[in-house]
Amino acid sequence: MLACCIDRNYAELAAVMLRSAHLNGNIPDVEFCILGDGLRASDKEKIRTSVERPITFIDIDEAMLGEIRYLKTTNAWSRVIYARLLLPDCVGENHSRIVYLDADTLVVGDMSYLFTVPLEGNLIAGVRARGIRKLADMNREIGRSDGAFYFNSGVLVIDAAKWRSEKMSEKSFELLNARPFSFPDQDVLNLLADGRTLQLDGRWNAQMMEERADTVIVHFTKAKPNSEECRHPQQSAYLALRADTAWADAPLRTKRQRRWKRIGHSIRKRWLAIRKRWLAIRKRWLAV
Ligand SMILES: [Mn+2]
Repeated sequence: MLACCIDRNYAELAAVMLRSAHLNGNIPDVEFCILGDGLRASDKEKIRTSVERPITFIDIDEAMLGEIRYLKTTNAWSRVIYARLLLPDCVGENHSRIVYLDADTLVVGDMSYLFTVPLEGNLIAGVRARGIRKLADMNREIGRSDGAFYFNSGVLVIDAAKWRSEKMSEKSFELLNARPFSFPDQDVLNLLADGRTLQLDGRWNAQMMEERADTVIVHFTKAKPNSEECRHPQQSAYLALRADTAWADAPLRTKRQRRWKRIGHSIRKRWLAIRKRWLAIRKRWLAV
């Protein structure tokens, strides 16, 4: 199964990403799945007609929300980043392997290897993270040795059967509730899969504008390809694919929209804090 996890804000990126996997990925028999947070019927319909392939939609329900509602978010990271931790539990027992892709990735070549590569007893396969921060620092922050393999969480091959049997979702939320993390979902995945991660070549997750001839999956880790600020050489490939989707005529997102999103996020965050406090007070009351 190929899966991603999105809210409404990422519907366009997910539609184009899945379309790229459908057209370029050479995976005709793979089931496509979207774990959605608050998607409307109209969003799903738009995505379906854009990808031109059947898609299994799973809605995040109240029980799942309970796990993620109060976890740390930023204007760039909504709570849906945590949904990937729930994926193996939601897709059903018959799915033993999940290839997870961030919505901000683009498949430009044959990705069938990810569905057959032997995991050799590992929990996860992933690609080394590339970013502004040094990996040694990121490792140290989560209590690991400097040289430990730290992977990016945007492209993952997950042994879903193992994940379920070892109750990894529960363990990840225990960790998330116990202490703050800089890169929450990614730090926790790296901790849980410590010493049990298969390292994939960089071409499976080309981050930070990295240009290589053999790239199979591009990851827009900086500005998103549907924004005016994007300077990625593969933005044109994204827009070419988008031209045959329901978002063909959508204007590129502007800096100003991003500012409004930031303001919206801080208001929502404050509201959630109030709600959380109120629920705690009420609980105490009812206990008296
Ligand atoms: Mn990403």
